[in-house]
Amino acid sequence: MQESDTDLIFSNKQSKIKDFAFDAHVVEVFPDMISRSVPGYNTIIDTIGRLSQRFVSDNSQVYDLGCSLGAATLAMRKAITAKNCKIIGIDSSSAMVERCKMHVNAFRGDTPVEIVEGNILDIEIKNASMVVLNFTLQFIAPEQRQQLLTKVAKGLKPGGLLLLSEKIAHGDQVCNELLIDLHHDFKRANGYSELEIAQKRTALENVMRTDTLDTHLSRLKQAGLSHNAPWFQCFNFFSLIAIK
Ligand code: GEK
Repeated sequence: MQESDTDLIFSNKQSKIKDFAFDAHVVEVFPDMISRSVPGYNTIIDTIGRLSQRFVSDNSQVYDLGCSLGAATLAMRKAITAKNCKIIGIDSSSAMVERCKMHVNAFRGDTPVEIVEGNILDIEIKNASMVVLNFTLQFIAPEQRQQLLTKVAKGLKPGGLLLLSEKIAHGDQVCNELLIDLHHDFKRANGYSELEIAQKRTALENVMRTDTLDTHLSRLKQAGLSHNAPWFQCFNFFSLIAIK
């Protein structure tokens, strides 16, 4: 990997730490940042591909909400065998969307892909056989999360799948602290310094608010997605499937 692709964003001491933003600097290093920070990220992306092969049906739409650089979109486009489908990737960061379009265009695929700059709270979801929220819901204001999940559930076809991945808070304080510590060990093992870990934590404090697994499960139930199960967890990161 070239030096310029490596996430060094929090490597120097910053006198005032600004809130984390998905800007051009983050876009430059995003693949390195997410794979060194999120345990199981590559496993989750591979599984999203595999699930799309099972769940995406003919004549339907697939949504990648908060698509960043399109990792999930590309995994799905590679795996989908259904006919006459379309993948719609949405992200609110213009820097992400610009780079995502380049990534998507660099690969060939049978399923058409549209990458849109927009707020996932404002877009319409319809005729969906699969919706992906891979580490995006945590950046939505907590009071708007239910409304978004209810919209997703309404837009899913019967038998359609929501894949939801999130960083979680554990309700038990002792276990919560241990899981956070284990995650920080994972980051240390991937070359992040104490300073980088501490500064990133501060930068995320106001923009990424985590829920407990129970809160996620009760939101899904309220949205009408009662067939749900966590399929992956590593430390305080999990991914779950919900079927309409
Ligand atoms: C992946 N899913 O690689 N509307 C649209 N996009 C948003 C909004 C919003 N309201 N809020 C945040 N985002 C990706 C990884 S990253 C997770 C998702 C992370 C976007 C934001 O711009 C960013 O690109 C993404 O959600 C979250 O599978 O970096 O931890």
